[in-house]
Parts: sequence; C-alpha cells; structure tokens
Amino acid sequence: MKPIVLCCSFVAALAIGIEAQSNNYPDIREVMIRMRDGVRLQTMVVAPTEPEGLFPFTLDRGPYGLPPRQQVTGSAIGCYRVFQNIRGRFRSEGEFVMLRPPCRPNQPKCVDETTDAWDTVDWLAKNLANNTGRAAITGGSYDGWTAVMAGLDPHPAVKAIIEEASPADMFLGDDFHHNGAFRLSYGFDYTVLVEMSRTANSFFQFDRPDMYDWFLALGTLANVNERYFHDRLPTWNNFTRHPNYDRYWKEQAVAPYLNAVKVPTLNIAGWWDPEDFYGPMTIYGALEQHDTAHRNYLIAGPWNHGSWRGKARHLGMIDFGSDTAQYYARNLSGPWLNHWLRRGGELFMAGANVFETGANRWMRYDSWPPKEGTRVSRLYLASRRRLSFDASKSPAGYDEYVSDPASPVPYLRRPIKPTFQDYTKPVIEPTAWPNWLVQDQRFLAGRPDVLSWTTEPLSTNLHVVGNVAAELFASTTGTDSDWVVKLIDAYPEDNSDTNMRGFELIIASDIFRARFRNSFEHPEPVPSNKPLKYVIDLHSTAHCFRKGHRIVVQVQSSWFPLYDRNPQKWIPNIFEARQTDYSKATQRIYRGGNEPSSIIMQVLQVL
Ligand code: PG9
Repeated sequence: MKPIVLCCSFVAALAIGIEAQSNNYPDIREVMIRMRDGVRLQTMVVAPTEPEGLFPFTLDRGPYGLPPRQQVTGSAIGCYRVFQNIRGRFRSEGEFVMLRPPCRPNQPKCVDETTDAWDTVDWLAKNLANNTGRAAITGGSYDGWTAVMAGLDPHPAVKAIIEEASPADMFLGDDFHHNGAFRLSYGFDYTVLVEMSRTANSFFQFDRPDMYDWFLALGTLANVNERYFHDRLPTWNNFTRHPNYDRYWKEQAVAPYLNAVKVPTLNIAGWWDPEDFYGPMTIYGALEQHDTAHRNYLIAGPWNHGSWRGKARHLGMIDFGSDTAQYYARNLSGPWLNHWLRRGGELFMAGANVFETGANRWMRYDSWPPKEGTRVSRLYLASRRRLSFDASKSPAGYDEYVSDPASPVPYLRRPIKPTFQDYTKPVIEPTAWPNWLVQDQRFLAGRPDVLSWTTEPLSTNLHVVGNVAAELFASTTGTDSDWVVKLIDAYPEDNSDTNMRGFELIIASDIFRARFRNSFEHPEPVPSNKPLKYVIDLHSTAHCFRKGHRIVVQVQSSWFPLYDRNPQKWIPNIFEARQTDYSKATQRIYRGGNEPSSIIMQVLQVL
C-alpha cells in the first residue's frame, strides 16, 4: 500500500509555472490538475535534479496520499517524477470509488481511471518545461491497477507501463477474496484504511492485542456493521451485498478489458506476495494472448508485496544468496524503462524473467509458464500420511479431521497483529503481515485439524517450474466447506544453514470455498458425506526442492482471521449467517482408488 518510486537516469531541466509549496523542497511542486469533468486532482511534481536538458516523466496514481517530501526530494534523476491522488482521496476532488470500473463505450461523459490518467498525462506533456513528451505510468498494487487502467486507452505520450503487483480480480484471487472465500481481516482493515476518512489513511483501534481473539469475539459478520461501521463504509457494504461473483466484481476485474498490448508493459510479481500475486500473473497472461509484437514482459521474484524495492537478499528467514532487488533494478526494470523512455534500439530482455528459489538463480523464458522443457508430474496422497509419485503405492482410503468454527486454524502464529500499521508513527514491533506466507509452518504442529502428507527425503533436486494445482477428493458432514491446500518444502534437520533446520516453507497454496465448486456466480450447497473432486489452482512457481528436503502437502479447513469462517452449513449469504449456523464438520480427504487426491506440478525435464 505504499507508492512505488522509480527513477530514470537521463539529462536535465526545470519545472516552471507550477506554484512552489515549500522552500525546503525547491524541486517539489504541488498542483491541482483539472480533469475533463472539472474535478481537480492533487498532484506532486518532483523536478529533475539536473539543471538542464530534456526529460521524460513518470506518473504514479493511487489512493494513499502523496509521498513524504523528504522521501522524494532529489530523487528525480534524469526525469520528472509525478504522483497523484485519485478522486476523493486527500485533497483530490470528486468521489473515491474502490477500483472504479472502466467506462463502457456508450458513456461519453463518463470518467474513470483511464480518462483521469489520460487527462493528467496530457496536462503534464503540455506544462512540464523541457519534457520530451515521453512518459511511463508506474505503480504498485492499487497504483499498479491504475497503471493497467491507463493502458486501456493510453495517451500518445505514454510509452511504457510498469505494473507492480496490480490486482486483477478481487473475487477470484487478490486482496478481498480467493476462490470466493472472503478475506476478513484484510477486507476489514483495508476498508477502514481508505474509506474511514477521505483526507487520511485510517487505522482501526482494536481493543484486543490478538486479531485471532478479536475476530472470533466479533461473532457473525453482520456484527461489523451493527457494532462498528454502521453502513458507512461503501466497500464493506459491497462485500455484504455481493457474496457471489456477480456484475459488481466482474465489472472491476481487468482480464476482459485487456484485448491488446497498446503500450509496452512490464508486470512484476512476488512469489510470496500476500496481497496481489494472482493479479500480475493474470494480467501478464491476459496480455500475452494478444502480444503479437512482443511488448509484454514478466518479472517474478522471491518477494512479498513490494520487496523488489530496497534490499532483498532475504525474505523472513529465507536467504536467496544475493540481493534480488538490486538485480531487479539494475538488470531488469531499470534497463527496460530506459529503453522505452529514452534509448530505443534493441532490448535484450527475455519475455519472462523468474527467480527460481531453492536453486537461487534467475531464469529467462520466452513466456510464462514455460512452453517447452517441462513435463507434468503428479504427487499422490498415500496411506500412512505419505506422498508418492507412484499412484500404485496409494491404496484406496481416506484421512479425516474435525473442523470446528469455534476453534479455527490461525493463519499466523499468535498473537496476530492488525494487518496495517501507521508508518507515520513509531512502530515498536512490526506487523507480521508482509511475510506471513514465509512463516515456518511448524507452528501448526500437533493441531488435529491440519493434516500433512510427506515424501521421503528427495534423492535428487526437483525443479517445479510452472503451474501447480491440487486435485482434491474430499467430503464433509456439513453442507459447505473451505479447503486450504499448501505445498511445502520441508528442510532437513541437518540443513547447513542452521536457522533453517526442519523449516517448513510454503511454496504454493490457496483456499477454495466448496459452494463455488460448479460456479462462482451460482453457489450450491455441498451434498454431505459425498466425496467430490475439487481442482484448486495453486498458481505457478519456480522452486527447486533440493536433494534431502521433503515435500509436504497440508490440508485444513480454515485460515483465520485472514479468511472468514465458513459456517460449514449452507447459508445463501454467509454475511447473514447467525452464530448458531456455525457448526463442526468431519472432513475426509480421499486417496488412491477412484479418489486419488494429488498435486499436479509442471517440473523441469531432466535430460
Ligand atoms: N493490495 C492493495 C490493494 C490494491 C487494490 C485494492 C485494494 C487493495 C494495495 O497494496 O494497494
């Protein structure tokens, strides 16, 4: 949720005609830029550090406020850097609409993030002194999404777009839901962040230290409006009114709008991004289908929601052997941006640049997932909690557990802090949110409602490079259920890096809400006690399970309070469930025979 800063390194000039706000920062000006409907948007222009020359400009548009002046002063090396608050945020006029859907063709007076970007670029191209008329739209997350929107009808000055971790679909895979399962603590905290006040970012004052306790004590989802929001936060109201994949969600989902690569686009994704990993991978994939001129690029690295900025040799406890953020800036995004904004000529960059964790190396592919050099491998759940690549080693059977909504499985080691912290105030202990996906999963050891299946220590390295999915055969005694599947790399007890001995690292994971097994638009009750097949997309990865490591598959039915509790009893709209609707259920995971649960992985072919 922070604006992302990119700079280009070119030659010099001065911004003129824009009112200076402070003598302490003579290179920074603030201006209200008028959109086509008269609404004015608060905009910060950071002038190039060089006194003379011709400069391109970058534009970053988002809802979180302009960056602190001390952070950006002197940082516009060889280009102008421009930041803008979108409508209805801070001093920007107009109304804030969460992920404002793009205008339809028959709405000539309509405004959206595409028209606002166009109008802003137009103004900048006409008013920044000595600009080259070449611009890039850049930004991370929400600002990445506005960059993608700018690309739907780009101003002719826009020569490049860098979207870093833009969401693509808030019902299927990004911040607010995954496969229809609602992201409770995130959705709650984020709605407060941007909709409690229009002139500030807001942080809810929780009256308990552990979010697990707080959200459990909250009880039903209806209590959020009854006790706290009182129908005042539009996005929360939309969560409660749109529990299925209806027009509200589809209108803001980007893939259907991406019918051409109108501007060279660089998509950035972090393998362990807890907010928007689905987004950039989906946007890249959608654009790739139309990329006849090879102007669509992907960079995926060992990052959380933004750690490609700054230093990134480590993420949590995991050591990647080199600073992957430095490599990203020097060898990938920097040259890419320079090419489109300044240099022209040949660009020596592969279509897909991915960091393979475990092997700790950058790999170059023509596209992602790789079309050649891999094969599909299945890892089967077997008896005695084993995993086997050999289906015949898995006689028919099942393993079972009781899922109790009164005692859901925590997604993080407790106590769990609020998702966001106010970084403008001193932070005593940082939230674990950014790195929760790389937390050692041994904190769940001993929970009877988390089942694990394990391979023997691997005899050779296994490179999983590409798509991963779970084919789960499962039944419940209830009439609805959640299925969480995690693919884990279990480090050996005698690992050379002593910090990582026995560590259990999630490599791929997701949740699936069973009511949506046939349709996200029209959910249905789950027939009790009947084994059903669920294909759960675990997305793609590039990871080497090293010789001596074991592969673990874990299944559970809650991930709390990140995801709301499934009542495990069919309720048409879970936002209207009563306390008494939340019931225990016995869950069975089947293996072998006609119900051979397995993980399907694209793996590097060993020649
Ligand atoms: N992941 C955040 C977000 C983007 C768009 C909508 C809602 C949330 C962000 O970091 O901006």
